[in-house]
Amino acid sequence: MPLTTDLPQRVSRIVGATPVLDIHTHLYDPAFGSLLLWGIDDLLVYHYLVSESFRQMDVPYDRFWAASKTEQADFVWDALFVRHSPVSEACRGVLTILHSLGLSPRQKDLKALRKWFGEQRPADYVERVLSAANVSGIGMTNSPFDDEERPFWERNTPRDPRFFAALRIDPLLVAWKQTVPQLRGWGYDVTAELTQRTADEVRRFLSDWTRRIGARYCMVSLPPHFAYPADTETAWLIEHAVLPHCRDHGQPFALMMGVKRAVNPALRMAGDGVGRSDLTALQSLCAAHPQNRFLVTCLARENQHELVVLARKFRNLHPFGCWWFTNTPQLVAEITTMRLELLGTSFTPQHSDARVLDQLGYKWSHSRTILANCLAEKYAAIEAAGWPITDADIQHDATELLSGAFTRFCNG
Ligand code: FIX
Ligand code: ZN
Repeated sequence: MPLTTDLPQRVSRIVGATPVLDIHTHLYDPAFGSLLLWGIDDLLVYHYLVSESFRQMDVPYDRFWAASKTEQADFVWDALFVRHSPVSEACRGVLTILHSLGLSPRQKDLKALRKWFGEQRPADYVERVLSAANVSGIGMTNSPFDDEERPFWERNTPRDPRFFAALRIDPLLVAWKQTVPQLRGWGYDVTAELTQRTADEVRRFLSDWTRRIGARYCMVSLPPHFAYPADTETAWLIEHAVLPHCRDHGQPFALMMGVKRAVNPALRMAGDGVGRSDLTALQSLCAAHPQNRFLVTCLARENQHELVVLARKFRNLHPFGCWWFTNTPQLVAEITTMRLELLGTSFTPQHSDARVLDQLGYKWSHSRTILANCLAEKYAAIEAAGWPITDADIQHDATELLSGAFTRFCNG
């Protein structure tokens, strides 16, 4: 059979037309009202852009944080789009969004952009964004410890089934002593001392919240120094409460590894950094708990190869996403190619981590382009080795990568 010449076009068409399940975002169901962010000002004050803009302006940190959202957006716009070319990935994202809406950022007219967004009806706009990004489901990040979010769950707000919940438990695992009084205040009989009773009560807390929000998995982000096994509160709570809880509910435990929180506190949410994790901890978790499933993403580029090799050894490990500082075109291409070459299609190449609804547009169009290029290259290589690729093959693989492999992994 002759080799196909239009492979890149076919792959790009099929990957573009395949709906994606976005397994980790910070978006909220529209029923949560103002918690769902959208529009030009929220796009501009995204923490990725805030940290970049401080490199290009002299505004003191306090002056910036004291400003209104509109004024902060003005600072970012001026620093990154008016006075310099917007070449960074986060800046390009804003351009992709505006361009796809038929708006022209090149006019440098922020007032006109604000006027356009101000005229959109929120309900219609949500549909427009989801359909343009071809997103079939959105994983939220739901923290019982978040005072703004908790009341919505306690009120039993009617839900949009496309937005599914994930139980986020960072304070429980990384700040145990501070979390104890909060859990006690909610009626869970825990003590700072780690006892069997405390483990049982943490499990009851996890179970109550999993049921209340209908969580699909339980998630934590961990610092580079996370160790397991270890004589730490984090390791003890994972072993005695979180993993038994996940087994009871048949759910994966998602670990986001390698974030250094508040490297520069003056930058607030934009002040987090990255560090290389010791993946021996993950190896030990996967080996010691074959009945648990682990969804894992690593923030450090240096951890990517080791993560993929571990996934070859442990089928209870599912790598996902190119997280945050690795969500740049060059690194996404490198990581995705490495995963395809070592894992085939048994992983989830990307999640958007969107915090503002409109970002789904750029994050998915940029990621789909790279995924299609990486796949097309692999297909060309196997065609050269005598394995012609049909559209049905491509469709099957695209569905696996964009939703199927994750869904199967979650369902056990
Ligand atoms: O911990 C997380 O879920 C991270 O994604 C966030 O903390 C981070 O702020 C972010 O938005 C990265 O994309
Ligand atoms: Zn996130």
